[in-house]
Amino acid sequence: MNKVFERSKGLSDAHFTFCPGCTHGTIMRLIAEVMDELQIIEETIGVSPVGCAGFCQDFFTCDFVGAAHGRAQAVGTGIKRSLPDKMVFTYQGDGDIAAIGTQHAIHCAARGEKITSIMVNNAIYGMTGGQMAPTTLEGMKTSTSPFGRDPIDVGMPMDFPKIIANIPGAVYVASVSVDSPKNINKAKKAIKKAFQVQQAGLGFALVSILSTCPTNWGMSPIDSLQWLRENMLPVYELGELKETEEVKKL
Ligand SMILES: Cc1ncc(C[n+]2csc(CCOP(=O)(O)OP(=O)(O)O)c2C)c(N)n1
Ligand code: SF4
Repeated sequence: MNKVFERSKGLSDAHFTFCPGCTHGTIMRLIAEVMDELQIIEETIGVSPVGCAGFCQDFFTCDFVGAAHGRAQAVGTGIKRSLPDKMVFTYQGDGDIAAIGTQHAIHCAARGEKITSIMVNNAIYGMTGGQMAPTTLEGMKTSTSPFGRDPIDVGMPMDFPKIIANIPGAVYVASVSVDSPKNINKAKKAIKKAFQVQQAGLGFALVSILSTCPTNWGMSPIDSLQWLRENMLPVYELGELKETEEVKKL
């Protein structure tokens, strides 16, 4: 019998500890497969954040450094500048990169740091009990917005990849989702390109990925995927939001 699927060499033997239906695991598998396909596992250093996303350091076979909440890109900058031959990526939740880490994200892009950042947008602070994040949708109920996010009080949801796409040092910015097999394939292509941008030394690359948090959304895994499709896709435009001419040639 032909083997059509196997565990990526980029993943360790540890079992995912995420809640059932959480798509953090899907995204980590894609990154592991990309590292394997590009044959860069040995030369890659990941930077982990705080939050459920921070568990990533247990699941990959590449090296990892842990950063304080929101500081992954500052740590990634230091590693890449001192070890320019290494591949460096950050794996961050939306709370990490687009709330407490906003200044690092913006200045990392502005400086055109030659690292790759993966943003996992589940529209909520996952680990700490489902508080409202900058990415929380209008009207969405969270533990700190029990009547739904009110834009008059706290503003509209922040489409972070679009902000980063406007910064000259960012050469590749993609917004993808992992709610369906088709979108998972597109997400993998974007992650691969973001790593290839770094291999070619072209500048900063960001892939934002729409993800589920069934536990804090209070839904079953299946309903969470449907909720993402119906509510997040209309707000967060998918696609390659920015690709410079040099990136297009890759
Ligand atoms: C300086 C600091 N402030 C706050 C916290 C508490 N904290 C831990 S995880 C987290 C939210 C993480 O949310 P997100 O980045 O969206 O990741 P997710 O858990 O959804 O993967 C917060 C606020 C912390 N650990 N350190
Ligand atoms: S709390 Fe949410 S983000 Fe964290 S593991 Fe569970 S489902 Fe995933």
